[in-house]
Amino acid sequence: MREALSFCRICPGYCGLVLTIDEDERIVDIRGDKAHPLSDGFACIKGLQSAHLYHGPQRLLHPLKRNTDGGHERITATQAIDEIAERMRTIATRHGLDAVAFFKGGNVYQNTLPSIYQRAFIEAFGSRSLFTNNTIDQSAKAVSADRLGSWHAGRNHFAIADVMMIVGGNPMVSISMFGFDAYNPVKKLKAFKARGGKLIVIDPRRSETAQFADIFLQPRPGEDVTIAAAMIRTILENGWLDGDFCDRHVAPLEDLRRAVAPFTLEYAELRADVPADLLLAATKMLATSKHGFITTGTGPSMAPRSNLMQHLFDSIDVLCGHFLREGDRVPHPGLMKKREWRAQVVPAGRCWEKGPRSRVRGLGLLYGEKMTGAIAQEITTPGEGQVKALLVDGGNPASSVADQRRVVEAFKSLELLVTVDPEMTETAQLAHYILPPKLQFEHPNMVGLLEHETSFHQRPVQQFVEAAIAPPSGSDLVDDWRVYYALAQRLGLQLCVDDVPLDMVVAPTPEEMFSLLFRNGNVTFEEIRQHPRGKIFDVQQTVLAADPAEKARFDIAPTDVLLEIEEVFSQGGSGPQSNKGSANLDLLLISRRLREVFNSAGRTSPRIRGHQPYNAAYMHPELLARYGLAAGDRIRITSAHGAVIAIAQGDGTLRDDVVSMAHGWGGLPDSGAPEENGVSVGLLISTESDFEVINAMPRQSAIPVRVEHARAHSEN
Ligand SMILES: Nc1nc2c(c(=O)[nH]1)N[C@H]1C(S)=C(S)[C@@H](COP(=O)(O)OP(=O)(O)OC[C@H]3O[C@@H](n4cnc5c(=O)[nH]c(N)nc54)[C@H](O)[C@@H]3O)O[C@H]1N2
Ligand SMILES: Nc1nc2c(c(=O)[nH]1)N[C@H]1C(S)=C(S)[C@@H](COP(=O)(O)OP(=O)(O)OC[C@H]3O[C@@H](n4cnc5c(=O)[nH]c(N)nc54)[C@H](O)[C@@H]3O)O[C@H]1N2
Ligand code: SF4
Ligand SMILES: [Mo]
Repeated sequence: MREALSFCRICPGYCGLVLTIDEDERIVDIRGDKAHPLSDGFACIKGLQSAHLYHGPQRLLHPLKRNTDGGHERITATQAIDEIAERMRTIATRHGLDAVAFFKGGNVYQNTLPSIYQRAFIEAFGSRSLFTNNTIDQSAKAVSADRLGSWHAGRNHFAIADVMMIVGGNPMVSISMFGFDAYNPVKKLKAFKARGGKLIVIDPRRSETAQFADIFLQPRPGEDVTIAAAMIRTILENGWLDGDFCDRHVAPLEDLRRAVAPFTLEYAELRADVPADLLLAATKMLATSKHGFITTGTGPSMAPRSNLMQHLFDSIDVLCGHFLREGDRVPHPGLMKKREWRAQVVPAGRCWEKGPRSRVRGLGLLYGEKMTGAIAQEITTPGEGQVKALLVDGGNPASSVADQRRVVEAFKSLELLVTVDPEMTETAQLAHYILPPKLQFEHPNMVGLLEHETSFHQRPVQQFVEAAIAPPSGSDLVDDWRVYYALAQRLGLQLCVDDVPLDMVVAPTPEEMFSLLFRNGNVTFEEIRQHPRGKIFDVQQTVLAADPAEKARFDIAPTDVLLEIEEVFSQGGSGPQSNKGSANLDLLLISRRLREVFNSAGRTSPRIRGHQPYNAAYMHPELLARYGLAAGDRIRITSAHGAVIAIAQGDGTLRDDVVSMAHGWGGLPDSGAPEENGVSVGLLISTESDFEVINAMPRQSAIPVRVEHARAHSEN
């Protein structure tokens, strides 16, 4: 038996762990590392129960290739890479480079090297078809940043905040919230409250996070635009804005003032079902704070009008000047790259209007990415750029992308589908090739390379760990980064990282790659390496004065935003119908996360399943009673797009007009009972009739549905 230090990379919590490993290189115990300076012992069930991912029977230990009768057979990694490269070459020659597409899933962010190599490969290969989970997540943030503009030095953040407003996020469970600290979040939130910090939460569910709230608003889902507009109106009316900041950095406010004029607190009360006096109190608390800020989560980012929602909440931060100012300390100056932070606006660029346009709805690129919400259409719509090959890494789009039937049909029509995944996921079942990778404890790694505002930490932290265990003996696994390197070798491509051409004969070791990445940074890789438990590095940087030549202002009221605010009001109504598809869809299905699994990952562990056997349809007990339902009953959930059979479960923290369900379950369509497989929420969501215009974001929350009892044996 031996012990090894590592850290968990399932989510951005990066909890320090101590692994106990037996003589056969099997993990027999995992515990939180109490001596870890950042997570100090905290770890959740996903990390503590992750030994199963390594040693469970579900783990794929050899690459697989689909045969003619639809089954999969074992091949070697070398042969798989040879064949994939050849097929990519043929498809690109026949249909153009954009016909070869890439999907970067959530797992890649926590695994630093594959994202570096994937980017280098796509650049060298020359395809413009990169899809990521971002455009089915919170890409409203990217749209807002490039339509409103952003602040070069970044927003206020948790470490300095006196007031924090969380809109539709639950960091106590998700551990992932921009502006909040992902290391040991419960302890962090308690410390925040102990030092007098005030928390406002807006969520249709009294979530684990909302239980800490000083002011909790529990609105009708999908009405965040109404709430934000009413808050803006209230701030302007009461003069709670930062006048100096607005004079200097914000375009004229008159159009915005006019647009939000109809959104009185009383109107918001009626429409969003939040008490006017509470909304007023929340607005005052936030707007009159010293260092307040707003952070939005996935809930409102998935509900309809998510781009407008983000624009308006960001606008509140703008009006109140919730940004770091000249002389303020930069929380996470970045260790990998040296750069400056200035007290100035980064002007809106509207990147989606400038680059190439897709033949699918004229969609542009969002910071270089194509829209995952339209990936099925990008595969099935003939013409320039039609996707024929897809290489998926660390994602499970056949489960995670809305409109699952359409996505699955589209994937079946691909000439080449490859996935790098340790398990036989929904996507893997459809794939021509499956390349199982070494898992996190089996390779050296660092904390995700996001820094500064996009980081989930407000301090310059970094940790490097060696591989803690060897891969299973007899396995033929790939290093996920090496997939791109090996493909590049076969295709004769020169990969470059940070403008440095890589040796294409002998691959750099991970350590050499990290040295390269940090070569111009605030610390070197060698320094990081000296602290096996990770370290908060002493890198001090303050925000500099604005560049005198930079005159940009926040574009707070662009025409498309103004028109949409008008549309929201006129479409309006004042009751629940404003958000509904039709009168008989009288409930709203909302998104959520489950503590025990990470999206679709973790479902295959028997221990996890003991805690979370399937993704239940949570409803308030009174709502269950009104429908004559009991916990455990099978229910039929019908939306304008589809229907599923799910299992009802009581949850008193919910409003009594919603159904709350997590995604990532249910297998492929029509593949089993909800008690065994859970349910795919994506079957209820259209990607053709209800989506955001700029980023094709489907309506993944606040989905109008009807619920009925389903007799256990008559329906399946
Ligand atoms: N345990 C666990 N952790 C995870 C994940 C996981 O699956 N499991 N997934 C990871 C991923 S990919 C992400 S992106 C992050 C997401 O992290 P979060 O954004 O914190 O995700 P959730 O915990 O689902 O919180 C979303 C909240 O929004 C609320 N909500 C739903 N609809 C609406 C609405 O219309 N308006 C408002 N105001 N609220 C609404 C829900 O009730 C829920 O409480 O979590 C990450 N961490
Ligand atoms: N209806 C609805 N749909 C949603 C959401 C919602 O709330 N509601 N949430 C959306 C959000 S926020 C997101 S981020 C997406 C998630 O979308 P995806 O990123 O497509 O889905 P995941 O289930 O996170 O896929 C992660 C995959 O990585 C694999 N994996 C685990 N370890 C490794 C490894 O070391 N290497 C590699 N290569 N793979 C590994 C896992 O087995 C799993 O298959 O789903 C979105 N879809
Ligand atoms: S999944 Fe759990 S153990 Fe792993 S990093 Fe996140 S919070 Fe920590
Ligand atoms: Mo996500």
